[in-house]
Amino acid sequence: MSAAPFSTEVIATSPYTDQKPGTSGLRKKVRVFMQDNYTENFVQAIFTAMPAPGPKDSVVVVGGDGRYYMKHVIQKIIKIGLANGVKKFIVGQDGILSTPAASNIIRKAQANGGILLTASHNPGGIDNDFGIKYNTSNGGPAPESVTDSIFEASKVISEYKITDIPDIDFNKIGSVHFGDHTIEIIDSISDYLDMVKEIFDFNLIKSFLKAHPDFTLLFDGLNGVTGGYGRRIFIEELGLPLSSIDQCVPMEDFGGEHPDPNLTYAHKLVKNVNEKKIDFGAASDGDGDRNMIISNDWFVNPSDSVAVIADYAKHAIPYFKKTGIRGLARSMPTSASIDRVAEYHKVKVYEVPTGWKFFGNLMDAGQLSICGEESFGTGSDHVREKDGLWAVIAWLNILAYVNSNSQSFISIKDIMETHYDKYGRNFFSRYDYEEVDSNGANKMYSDLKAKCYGGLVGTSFLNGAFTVISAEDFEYTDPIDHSVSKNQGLRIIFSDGSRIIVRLSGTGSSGATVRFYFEMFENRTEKLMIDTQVALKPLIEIALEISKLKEYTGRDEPTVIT
Ligand code: VG1
Ligand code: CO
Repeated sequence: MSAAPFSTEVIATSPYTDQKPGTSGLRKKVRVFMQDNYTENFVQAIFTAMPAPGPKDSVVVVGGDGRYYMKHVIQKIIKIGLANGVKKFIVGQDGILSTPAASNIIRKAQANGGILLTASHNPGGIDNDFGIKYNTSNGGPAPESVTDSIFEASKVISEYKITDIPDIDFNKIGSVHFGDHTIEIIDSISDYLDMVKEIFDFNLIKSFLKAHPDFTLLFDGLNGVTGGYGRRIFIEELGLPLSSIDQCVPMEDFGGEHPDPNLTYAHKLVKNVNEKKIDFGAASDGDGDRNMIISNDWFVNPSDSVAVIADYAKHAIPYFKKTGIRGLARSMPTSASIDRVAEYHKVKVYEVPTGWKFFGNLMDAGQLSICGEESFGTGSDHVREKDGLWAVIAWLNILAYVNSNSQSFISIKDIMETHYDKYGRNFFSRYDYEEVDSNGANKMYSDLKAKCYGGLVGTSFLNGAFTVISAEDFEYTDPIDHSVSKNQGLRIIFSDGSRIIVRLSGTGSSGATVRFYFEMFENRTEKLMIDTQVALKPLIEIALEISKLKEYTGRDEPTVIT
């Protein structure tokens, strides 16, 4: 073996000041990443800050959602990584790995970490977004301690190391060797497929499909990374007709759309489901970690979705039949729907800040099985990321389970109705105000925060119908490592348990995004199936009044309502 398989150059650089990772990695416009050494600096900062024992002799998984600029960045990561001592890179074919698939591979290969190239549901293309996220050896997004070190390293960087190897051909499955360093190109899908087949009852789903030949399913990949995965699962594995998948060819610009599974951006799916009277409609986002479940007569709110999955899991889903439910969790703004399920099943429920990284420690400690976020994120301890297709198959598995003992067809809406009858309903809605002027948004937030601490508690609204019992900026102490995360969103709670939450997004790439979350509990039978916006109207009015959103931002209407 030759002593020097490649030569390493040290390149002088100077720091950028804005490389602070947000809720989920560093997300910026592609053109920001294209600046001189911008990407190189951040990648070097990741290797510099990589938790002990550091990059030397490490195994690192690399892949992304297929967006514009991804392949170029993967070449750089490999060249810089090898120069920093990485022993082996595991890369998805064509650079493709969905976020949950990458998490699975990191765990399975016992890698030291992974670098995920995605800006998730943000649009792609040269004028849109790119993102780089570091995941640790448990397969989950790096905790704040690590992202803080990456940011610190980026602020003082003066040089980076890079090798002179030629570009790697990611198209060919197999291994490329440089001395005792290896680049392994793997099938992007097969490990993930094996995993979901272990978790779910595919036989039950297949018999359900056979018994209900009129049942229609439509999975929309939104031109994102799950296209290939969706095809393998729904068409090749479950034998559904080709008409059951749409927009399942990954595109660098997601067809010019937001690859975001909600009622606004997944408009094509919504239209198809309504027009074709589809029983089960589903979509996932650009990087495959989000999901939406709808039918021609119902939209499953993500906060309810995780509650339903948690309720059925240990009866319907083989994985949880084995492991049981160790605990449940939700992010703070997510509705307390899952809390009621936890109470019923006598398991603990945790409330963590927004962002999947906060679930990881609880899962690693064996205290958490199923969790979710209101932002279309649902998942479990099978990996350390939220998992869009997992949630879709979970619903299909539950549908197959409830129908296995039933004469008449039980639909998604029927499942929800039964759930509300049993547990009551936590009405929930989120209003997003995107690309708002940052100064106005920050001022609105800080003034509302001052109000929260300055006498809002005890104030009544709408003739005494709502009285504030607590108002604070959410702070979280991790039960496992006791790290404290402050400033996680303003949470205003009323005497009837209703909540208003206000946050500024940590994933946007231009201006500010203001998020308002509304929640109200209802258990009167005649009110259970009313329209969400009607149910929440009083709370929405109160929120707009106390925040003075319009005065500060000029915004009247949200850009997206969930
Ligand atoms: C948003 C969601 C949050 C989610 C995050 C990453 O963050 O609110 O729940 O974990 O996106 O999801 P923010 O800070 O913009 O509210 V993904 O699919 O973009 O990785
Ligand atoms: Co995503």
